[in-house]
Amino acid sequence: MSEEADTRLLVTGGAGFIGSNFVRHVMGATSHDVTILDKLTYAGRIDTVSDLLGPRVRFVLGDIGDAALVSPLVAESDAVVHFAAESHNDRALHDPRPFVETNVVGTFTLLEAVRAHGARLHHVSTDEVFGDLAYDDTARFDERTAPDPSSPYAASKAASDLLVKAWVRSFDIRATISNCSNNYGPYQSVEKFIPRQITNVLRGRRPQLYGSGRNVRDWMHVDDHSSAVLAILENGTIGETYLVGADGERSNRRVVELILELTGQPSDAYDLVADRPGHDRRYAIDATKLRDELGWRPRHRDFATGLGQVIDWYRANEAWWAADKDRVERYYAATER
Ligand code: NAD
Ligand code: TDX
Repeated sequence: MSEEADTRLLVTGGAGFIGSNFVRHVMGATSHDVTILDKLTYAGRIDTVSDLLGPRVRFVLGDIGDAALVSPLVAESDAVVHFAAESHNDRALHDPRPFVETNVVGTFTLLEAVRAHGARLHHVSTDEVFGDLAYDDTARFDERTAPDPSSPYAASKAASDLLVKAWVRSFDIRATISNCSNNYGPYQSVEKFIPRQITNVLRGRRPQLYGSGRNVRDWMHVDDHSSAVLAILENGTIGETYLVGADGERSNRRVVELILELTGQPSDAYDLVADRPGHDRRYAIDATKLRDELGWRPRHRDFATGLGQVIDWYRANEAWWAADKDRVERYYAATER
């Protein structure tokens, strides 16, 4: 992709957690202009990006499944970076339809616009498409791992990945795919694990661990995900998939204990609650290809430091999350989580 000053990126889902952090990263690391296309579902908020809007960043409210809206936006863009998705497993277990509509049909709609107008596409996906790994296994996911999703969310993301691969092969679109592990950082919805537990503690509530708390996620800082996506967009090989991870495997129990330690609470001040149905045990990423082919390296190497900064961010930005917190906890109570 061109690195010239007048490059315009269309960033779908740019008002969500990772998309908004990516737009911030692009503003600092490049001279590209950005159009954010976002439907502002419960997961997207205009005040996440309102300070960015101006000469270089434009916001368009809309659905990636709306072909009449999407087509001219793709036509005027050099590249599309596709983050928009229904992204929360617990919601997918209760109401999977929006996951199929946005993640599958929405991605299809975008692919057809990319095919028609010849834009470069980077499709952002997840390690969950590979299913899970055993606790006592040393294996990690890599680019040769076959899709084997466990959950409705993961299945919808796997379907979107397969559509992108087929459009590359059949229609010669210029696309790349990345499958990343769990992200943490500022602006993450309080329905997700780390912000839910941080804001529970800040509200005087106890963190809620599903099942035994033994499940392992491979955490990385959202800024490192942004730098990986930009590296693939600019230097990745068309048609290729890159796995993104930063060797951050930790059990959920350990993460909660760390949040409690960093906030001055007893490290056992959490509740074990009913497990998530079908709960994936362990995710782990081998990012050797991304490191060797594109020279990418994560900058945030110390999880406790990064987590402490994120706790500080939630402490300082209660106005950003307070209203959502009440709504999210009502939703969890109604769905027995
Ligand atoms: P998020 O839920 O915080 O944000 C998603 C954004 O997409 C929101 O702003 C929402 O309003 C928007 N959106 C939803 N449906 C839309 C539609 N039909 N049209 C337009 N916009 C729509 O999610 P996130 O955590 O930022 O994840 C972003 C992407 O990264 C997703 O594709 C997800 O699968 C992937 N991913 C996430 C993680 C993670 O740890 N959060 C890890 C790996 C990959
Ligand atoms: O209250 C909770 N208690 C708990 O123990 C919540 C909300 C979660 N959990 C557990 C479930 C998971 O093992 O914590 C872990 C992380 O949960 P989530 O934040 O819901 O993330 P996960 O299901 O792992 O999926 C995330 O990573 C991959 C993102 O939400 C996806 O969008 C991404 O694709």
